[in-house]
Amino acid sequence: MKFEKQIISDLAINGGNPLFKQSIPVGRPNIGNRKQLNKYFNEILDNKWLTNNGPFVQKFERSIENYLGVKNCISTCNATIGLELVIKALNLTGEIIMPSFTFVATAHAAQWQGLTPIFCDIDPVTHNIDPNKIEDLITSNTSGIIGVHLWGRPCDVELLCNIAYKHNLKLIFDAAHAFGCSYHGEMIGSFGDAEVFSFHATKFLNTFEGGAIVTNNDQLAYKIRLMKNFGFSGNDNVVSVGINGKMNELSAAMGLVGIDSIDHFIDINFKNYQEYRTRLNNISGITVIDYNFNERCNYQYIVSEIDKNITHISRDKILDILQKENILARRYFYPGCHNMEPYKTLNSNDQVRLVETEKLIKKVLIIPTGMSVTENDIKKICNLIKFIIKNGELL
Ligand code: T4K
Repeated sequence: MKFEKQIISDLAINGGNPLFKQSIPVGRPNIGNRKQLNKYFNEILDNKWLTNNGPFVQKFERSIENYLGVKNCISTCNATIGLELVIKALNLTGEIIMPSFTFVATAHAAQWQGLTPIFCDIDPVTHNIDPNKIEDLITSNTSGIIGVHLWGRPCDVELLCNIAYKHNLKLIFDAAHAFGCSYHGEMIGSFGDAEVFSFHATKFLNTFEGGAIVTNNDQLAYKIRLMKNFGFSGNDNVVSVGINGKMNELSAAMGLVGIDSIDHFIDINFKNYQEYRTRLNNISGITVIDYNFNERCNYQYIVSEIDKNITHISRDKILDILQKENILARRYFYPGCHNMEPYKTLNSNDQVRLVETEKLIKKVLIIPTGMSVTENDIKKICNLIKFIIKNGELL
């Protein structure tokens, strides 16, 4: 077969002559209507109002509240600061329980606020925090739980709420991946004490850099609004400790054109997801994870699991070959927060304790999707993966 010969020559003979001439990375941004965006940019420059709760930021916040059906949206400069603001505003201290299988920002936000992240193992099917393992970790020092809706698949919100209520703990959701997703038909954004979205360039909805805290708790929202603006209440009146957590006007404009294109982004992501699933799930040893078709979902991540017992080639070797062929797949969230500093040194027992997390970090491979990936790209990427796995032992 010509295609296979081509790959064989690229991989095994010629080396550095990649099959894909241009790289196809995970995380290419989705961008809405450029004409509208440029119009907004000009308007912002004409307004001469670039930041500090300007009209675009306010419009963006109201749009998010309407889209999610949540009472308060407080935009931020990124999700990490958003998480820190929530932790601070809720007066959390001591220990906070969270998964290790997440982007390190979840742990860092707590650690930076002087708390100790206590890592809980995950459910191997959902990849989310395993609620059945949380109660064993609760001590008299525990003040909260952070659930992460990983890949946009909701945590078991109901069980987490019950545990938090029973033990009088605060419950925060890191919803960095979950804008546009629902749980039991209700949009993610209304659960727990507060939820935090990321609008980083690589996210489903992006504002270059950015994030938002959403909550139905008006008092908490009021407090966070002050805190994200240095604690100012009026021009000269500082009423609390604060930080600069503000989103700027250009970012908000980017977010607004993104919101107008949400359905379009979802259509593309869903089509890509179906295409990948059909093609890859035919190959033994690789599985593309399920999303619940009864819920709304942004299909932002194509998450595959490699079973080395079947493929006879490791996830890392597959990744290496893909990258050499210009397919910039990623092994999120390797190696897990508990294997990163300072957590590794602080909790040396976690490698033994977090059994499912340790297994999953060796299996997960994230494959490129989004509006810059074509159907033909997907076909070629899947054929390449098929070839790599088929010839696993030889490569
Ligand atoms: N909680 C969770 C669960 C998160 O996943 C994140 C962020 C956070 C909290 C914190 O949110 P923020 O504070 O960032 O708002 C990237 C992002 O930087 C990070 O925001 C994101 N999670 C994480 C999953 O991915 P890296 O280290 O992988 O970034 P980088 O530079 O390697 O880029 C990733 C891929 O995207 C590459 O293939 C290149 C591509 N890319 C990237 C950028 C910035 C583009 O094509 N265009 C771009 O503009 O962390």
